[in-house]
Amino acid sequence: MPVNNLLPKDFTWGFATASYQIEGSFDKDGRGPSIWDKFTKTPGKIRDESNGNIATDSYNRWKEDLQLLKEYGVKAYRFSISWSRVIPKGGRNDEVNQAGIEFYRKLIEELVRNDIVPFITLYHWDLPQELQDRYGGWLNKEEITQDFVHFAKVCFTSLGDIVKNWITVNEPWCVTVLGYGNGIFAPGHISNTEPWIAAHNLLIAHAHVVNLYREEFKSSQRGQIGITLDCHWMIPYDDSPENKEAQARAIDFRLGRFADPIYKGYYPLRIKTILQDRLPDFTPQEIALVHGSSDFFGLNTYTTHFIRDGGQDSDELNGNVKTGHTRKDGTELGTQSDLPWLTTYAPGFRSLLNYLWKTYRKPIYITENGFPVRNENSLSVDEAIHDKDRIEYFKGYTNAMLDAINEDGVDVKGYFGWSLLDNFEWAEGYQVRFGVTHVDYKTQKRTPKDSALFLKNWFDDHLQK
Ligand code: PNW
Repeated sequence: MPVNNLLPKDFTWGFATASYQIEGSFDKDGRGPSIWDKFTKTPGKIRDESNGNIATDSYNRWKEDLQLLKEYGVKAYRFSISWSRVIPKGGRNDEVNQAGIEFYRKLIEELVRNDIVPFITLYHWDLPQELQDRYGGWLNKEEITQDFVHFAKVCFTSLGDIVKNWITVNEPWCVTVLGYGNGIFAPGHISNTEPWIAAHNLLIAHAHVVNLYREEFKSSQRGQIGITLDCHWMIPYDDSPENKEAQARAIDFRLGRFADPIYKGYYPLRIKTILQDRLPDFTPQEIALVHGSSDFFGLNTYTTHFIRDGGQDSDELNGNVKTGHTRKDGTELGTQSDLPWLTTYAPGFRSLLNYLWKTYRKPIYITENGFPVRNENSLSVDEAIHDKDRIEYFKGYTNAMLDAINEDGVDVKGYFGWSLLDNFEWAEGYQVRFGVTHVDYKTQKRTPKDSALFLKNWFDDHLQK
């Protein structure tokens, strides 16, 4: 195979998970409750009325999970730290729970011993409930900034000697729009002002954590730190000027409102124009800290949408657009997954990578990418593990990434499949499965799906030796 069909030697790959989705043991060894522990108790919020009390029991079965990672031949593993396991009440004056730190320390040491590089997310949505109760969580700029910085400092101090890759926050769009805008995620607020305040504060808190790392830890620990944003690729429904403008607006509302302040130093004009006074201003000191506050572009991406101008009655949270995956001529973009918003369209992935590279010029880590096979949850294990549609998805997306790197010159540094295991899929409960490993939730038995082997072989074939 010619070299230009390969990935650079230092390209990294693996699988991703998140604490609340896999750990379980919600009250073990001193863990405090998070906003997801509370939110899952609200009737009607979780499709099957389930929660993360047990999840995939990975707090107890982490050795078995690590064995899977080894079997799959990964170079890296991305997971998140449960804030309330480390600081049960969450705040800067609250007690630190050594048992929580030790859990992550053991896991990380074992990963490193096995040559698996840890990528750690500090905040994957499980805010300590106490901080939500005390001051409204992300709505209180001063408090959340100080508490998030303190939590990060505890993590850098106790784990930073063996962790070199940090992600501050996973998907601020989900945190703020789904959490504070339409109430689909914890803490379940519905508002047209709060999502913008929470997002603004989140950017500032993130920037202070990055600043702390750079000032106090980077020179000795020599790691990198950044943020993970999520975005679908978006295609205008047709060539009309209003739909082309709608596409640009939809990208700004999903991505630009986080990426532009971080990588360019200002909010997109389209956002300001629509929100006016509801969009908080940065002080000069704040924006100086936010601008440049990510060493890389962490990207979670799953799909592509067609975008149409939505008019007045559409959802302002997403920029007043209508989304879909059916072309004007009635044909479908790709294979439908188990979630309405997700269909296969690998060329869109390549376009998105090109767009990000051209717009922000930062090395990209794909921190999540994956596919829930339609109706997989109704299949037996023996059927579910032959996950043909997931393999097709991964085949298309990995090859699209390869073309973006080798033909278009996009700087992609790593790729993480979502997810190592079937797990608690937030508002969908356990009904939707994203894993490359099947989990039987009654017995906690793990069974590798064909897609795990597919990715192992694909990276074996495409990594320069
Ligand atoms: C991401 N959307 O969430 C999260 O980072 C994961 O924890 C999650 O399991 C995974 O993707 C699959 O859903 C998203 O509505 C949730 O567009 C919703 C959306 C996108 C990403």
